[in-house]
Amino acid sequence: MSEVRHNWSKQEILDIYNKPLMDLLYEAATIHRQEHDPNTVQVSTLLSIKTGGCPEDCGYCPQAARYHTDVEGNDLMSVQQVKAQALRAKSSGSSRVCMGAAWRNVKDGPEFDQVLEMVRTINKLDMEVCCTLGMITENQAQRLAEAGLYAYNHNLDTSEDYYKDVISTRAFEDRLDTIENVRKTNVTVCSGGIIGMGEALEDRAGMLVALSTLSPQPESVPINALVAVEGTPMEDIEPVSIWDMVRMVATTRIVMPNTQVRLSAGRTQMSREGQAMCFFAGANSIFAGDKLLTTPNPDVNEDMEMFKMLGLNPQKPFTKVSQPKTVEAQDSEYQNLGEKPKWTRPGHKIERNEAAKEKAKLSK
Ligand code: SAM
Ligand code: DTB
Ligand code: SF4
Repeated sequence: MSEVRHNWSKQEILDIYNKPLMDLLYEAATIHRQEHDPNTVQVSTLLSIKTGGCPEDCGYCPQAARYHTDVEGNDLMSVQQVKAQALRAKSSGSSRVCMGAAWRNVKDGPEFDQVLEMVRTINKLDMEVCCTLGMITENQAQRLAEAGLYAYNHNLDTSEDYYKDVISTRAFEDRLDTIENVRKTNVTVCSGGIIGMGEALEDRAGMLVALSTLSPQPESVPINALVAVEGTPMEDIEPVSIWDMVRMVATTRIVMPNTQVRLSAGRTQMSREGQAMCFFAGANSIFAGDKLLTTPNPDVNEDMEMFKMLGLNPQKPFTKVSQPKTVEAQDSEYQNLGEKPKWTRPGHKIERNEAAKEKAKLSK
């Protein structure tokens, strides 16, 4: 068993990240083999249950209402629509469904009740259910847990330092508070970030310090490469190199040995050889299906061909943590508290985000 350390320093992580590549790959692959089956990769499907029109100003995100992108907004999907999509995902080999909503935070009310029903429905299909709905309170996390939620995704996205250059409408601390609220329940934590947003290597290391020093460490850490979308403040950023992706995956694997490391957004830019290196370095999950939330992703048949070529098998559901029980709405122990939590609004100005907002106004 590899030792799980919660006291990684930024310098130690940087030293790992910057090792000669062969040493880094060997070390990461060795740890990966001790803790996981190296030929098994989890296949998850993303479902954007509520798209676009988000009030936040995340500089990378095509769903922020203030930027002018081609994303078509959609109201919350129905439970039946979600069930049909989940069944389709299951039949194409997915063991997990991750439902994303372009919300700043969850509000108690009929829409949240509908999401709870979606969670119950997918858990009853014997698939792992994950949600990413923005900030949540402890009571909301408990209600999701009771419905049968397996994981809650809430990314730190980058280091605390660089966060202020990416988002102005909430603080890094708010992200940690939501993760803490999820931790008070039996729901597993999924939290990672994005590389290729113009951050320094110190920021990548800083993000891994923040994640690895959580106790327990997140069960799942998605590593996304920025998908630069036209209209967002980050539209002109060049794609991150595959070497950076491999180094980031390997370093994540070394500092969080038991975690499921997800090779997330940005795979359309990566060759099969590049992705194979990421799997060797410790990535053991992908998002499948031709769309992420709003941006393109490789076709599922191509991914299955790649799995065949590499001798990889899709992971069965509930191999890491057992299936949660679903409590029906009428038997719930928790009430709708009608909470209106006060989350931070730091409100500082980010030049790049302001410029994209102005450009969007002019093009209307
Ligand atoms: N609104 C919720 C929130 O922000 O937590 C949930 C949905 S949000 C789209 C989920 C995650 O997707 C973000 O935290 C970010 O890491 C990732 N993401 C969004 N846009 C991206 C992009 N253009 N490239 C890479 N990752 C992106
Ligand atoms: C995560 O870290 N990446 C996924 C999932 N968690 C929700 C989302 C990627 C979104 C990429 C941009 C888009 O398609 O809108
Ligand atoms: Fe909204 Fe989430 Fe996109 Fe930020 S990342 S703009 S919170 S949907």
